[in-house]
Amino acid sequence: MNRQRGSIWGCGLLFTMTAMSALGSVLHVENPGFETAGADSEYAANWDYYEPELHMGIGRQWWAKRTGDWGLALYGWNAGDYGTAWQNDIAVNGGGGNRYTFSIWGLAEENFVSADHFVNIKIELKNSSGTVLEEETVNIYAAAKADPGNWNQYSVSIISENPDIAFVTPVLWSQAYDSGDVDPRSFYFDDVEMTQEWAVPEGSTSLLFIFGIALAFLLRGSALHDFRRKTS
Ligand SMILES: [Ca+2]
Repeated sequence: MNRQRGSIWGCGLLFTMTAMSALGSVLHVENPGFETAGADSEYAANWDYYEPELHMGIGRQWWAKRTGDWGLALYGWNAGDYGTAWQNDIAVNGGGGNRYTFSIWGLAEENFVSADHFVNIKIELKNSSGTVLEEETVNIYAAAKADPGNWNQYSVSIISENPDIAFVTPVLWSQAYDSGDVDPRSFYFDDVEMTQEWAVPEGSTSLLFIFGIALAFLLRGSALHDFRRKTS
């Protein structure tokens, strides 16, 4: 491949990579690190829980922190209890991008066991009335269990062109299994981040690449034309 042809291919590739790169923003999440207590100090403000009055299997604990002073812990000793938390009404930016992502840091203590082998993170896309239009779930249990005692960041994303999306909701839930008196046996969550970015839907990459090459040829032809005109 000669240098000129190489540079044209390079232009096409560069254009494709630029077009595919995310141009987006971080969405506003209330109390993303669970630092602020709600009415009940065991629950973080701005987060909702499944039947909180029963003190189900999840709560805000100092020993479950990654950053700051607090984190959210799924109690490994509450056999069969579901721990569920979510935050409603995180507004998306109109025209701010088509890929919505929920990221959270998680840590499985060495002896944590989920009753049905799941720790799920889910993102819901809602319209202005709060109706769920689309949702996606990722089970992070196996990955977290494979690296016990260490924090890792986990993400779940949806690419959607639906113009009615007004809110996104991050949801996390699991069901603990009582592994007896063997500690440590809980699951920690901390540091939620929600983003909205531009992403190219699958299948569009090759079209973009062809367009990028065509653009590179056009620019090259224009530059040659200018050069000939100046030197003639
Ligand atoms: Ca925190």
